[in-house]
Amino acid sequence: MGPAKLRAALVEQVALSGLDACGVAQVEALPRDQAAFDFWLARGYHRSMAYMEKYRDARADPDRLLPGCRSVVMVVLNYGPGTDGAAPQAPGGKVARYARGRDYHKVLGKKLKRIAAWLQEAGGLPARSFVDTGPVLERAWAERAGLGWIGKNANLIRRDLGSWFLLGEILSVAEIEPDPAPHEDFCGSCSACIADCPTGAIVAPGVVDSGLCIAYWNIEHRGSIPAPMREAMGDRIFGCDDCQTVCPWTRKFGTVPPSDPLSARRDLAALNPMEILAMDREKFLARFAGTPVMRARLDGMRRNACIVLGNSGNPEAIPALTLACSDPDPMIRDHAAWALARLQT
Ligand code: B12
Repeated sequence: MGPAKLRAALVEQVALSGLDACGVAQVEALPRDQAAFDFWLARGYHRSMAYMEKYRDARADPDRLLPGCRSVVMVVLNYGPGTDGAAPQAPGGKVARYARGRDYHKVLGKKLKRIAAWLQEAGGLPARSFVDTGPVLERAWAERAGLGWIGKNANLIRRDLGSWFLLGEILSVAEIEPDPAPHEDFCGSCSACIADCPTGAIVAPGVVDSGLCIAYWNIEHRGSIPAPMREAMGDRIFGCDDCQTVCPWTRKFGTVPPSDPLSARRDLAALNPMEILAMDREKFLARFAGTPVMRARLDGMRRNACIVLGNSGNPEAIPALTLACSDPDPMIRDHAAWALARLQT
């Protein structure tokens, strides 16, 4: 199959899989993005995410992941709120929107594996898929593939979906007709995300210092959370969506229902922090197995629950926090004591 035919057939496969969009980038050097990535690492903006230091040259050079790679197929999985977007948020610990459904690594990973197998067959050349965890600069490749632009909040933004979508990719040795040019930037003079980030984490347009980003602390970080971040976390128990919810594109267009059942499970929008604090491993697995919340682990979620309770102003949390002050885990004891002190002053 020639590059144009392969592209047409691929677009069809992607649509059949319930994915929302796809674009193709021809493999080429990405000097702006490689430099941005090196700068980000050099400044230590990855904080304790040591895995970001691995395979640093591969992120903008897919040939290191798939020798002979000629095409990067980027796909979009919408997790927009659909029709329940206007529903008021139940009180409790707020969960980032992407994490309220089934784990996208699994949902998207499965679809991409299937499409990659099809592509390998149709193109007669090797193909390999990744979602999130591969050493691939996903936003940079997606912008190059015409799927949207990297906004000032560093997220890839689309004019039809805002930024409520996830990315995944297939690397292919086959030549697939690419999208003609990187997507144009439509942030214009707006910098609402920079101004409204509660912790000033967007230190320059498109540049996030993870050490100031709530999503880093309450998802990725293992161990104690610094006191100023605890206060700033407010009621966010997992992740943070503030830089997306203030974006005019996301506000306006982020209500398109997803094509996929990823968002079918909606019971994770708000979690009861007292219930989380009281959880053991068995209850944690029963509630969160197969969801992105697993990433924070049980101890991380119990730590986050203490913080949310400390910020809640709710005196009903005092008995649970008092009990947690004698928890076997010193990290939980420390966060519970902080929360108690905050509630009692
Ligand atoms: C590490 C990581 C994080 C870290 C660090 C975030 C960061 N901005 O780097 C933490 C834990 C904080 C995080 C948080 C979130 N993440 Co995250 N994360 C990643 C991961 C694994 C790597 C990102 C990375 O390489 N960072 C290094 C920096 C240098 O790269 P970058 O952020 O892509 O930045 C590019 C541009 O900003 C550009 N750039 C840099 N400087 C400049 C300057 C100018 C002027 C311009 C134009 C461009 C530019 O160059 C960079 C390289 O291309 C990717 C998956 C992947 N493999 O790419 C997911 C990913 C970026 N995350 C994702 C999501 C959903 C989130 C959250 C929204 C989750 C949440 N709600 O809590 C937040 C959003 C925070 C934010 N505003 O970035 C999605 C984003 C989807 C989208 N539409 O963009 C991704 C792509 C995962 C996926 N497979 O879908 N994340």
